[in-house]
Amino acid sequence: MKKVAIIMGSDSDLPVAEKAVQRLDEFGVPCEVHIFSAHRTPDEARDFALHARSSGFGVIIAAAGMAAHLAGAIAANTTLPVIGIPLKSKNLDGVDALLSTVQMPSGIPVATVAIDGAVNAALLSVEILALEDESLAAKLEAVRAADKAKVLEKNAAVEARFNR
Ligand code: RP5
Repeated sequence: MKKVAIIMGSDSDLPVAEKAVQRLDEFGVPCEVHIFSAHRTPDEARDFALHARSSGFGVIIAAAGMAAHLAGAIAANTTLPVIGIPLKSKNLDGVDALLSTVQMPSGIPVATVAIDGAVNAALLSVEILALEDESLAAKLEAVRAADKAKVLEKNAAVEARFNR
């Protein structure tokens, strides 16, 4: 199976990035975690992106906060799908990173999830890898069914309490 790369701009991003690692682990999807910054270590970020496909990666998740150029900088140097996670920061609550990550010019796509949306970034990665992997697709179906059952159970409890 191809690997997922989780790149973050700083070790301060780890609490959010770890949620993606955890979700990928639950699906048995192999991943690597790295700190590469578009601003502080641009050469390392570029080098990783240039070799990601030949290194066995299928998807790259890039998580960064503030003036978040990491996902775009990675996408500039690979044709692998890149998923950007804009991260919340204290001054602008992540809107800065959201706009920096989502507003890519035509030709260099970044699939941007919600602010701090690590779980959806992981799930989207799994969905991409599941295009060529039936057992992974079956796991996705099973997780959706389990999530649905939980919501229906909550609904039943609320209806029993309030609708007499
Ligand atoms: C971004 O700047 C990082 O992704 C991080 O979210 C933010 C702040 O980094 P630190 O100053 O905490 O290292 O590049």
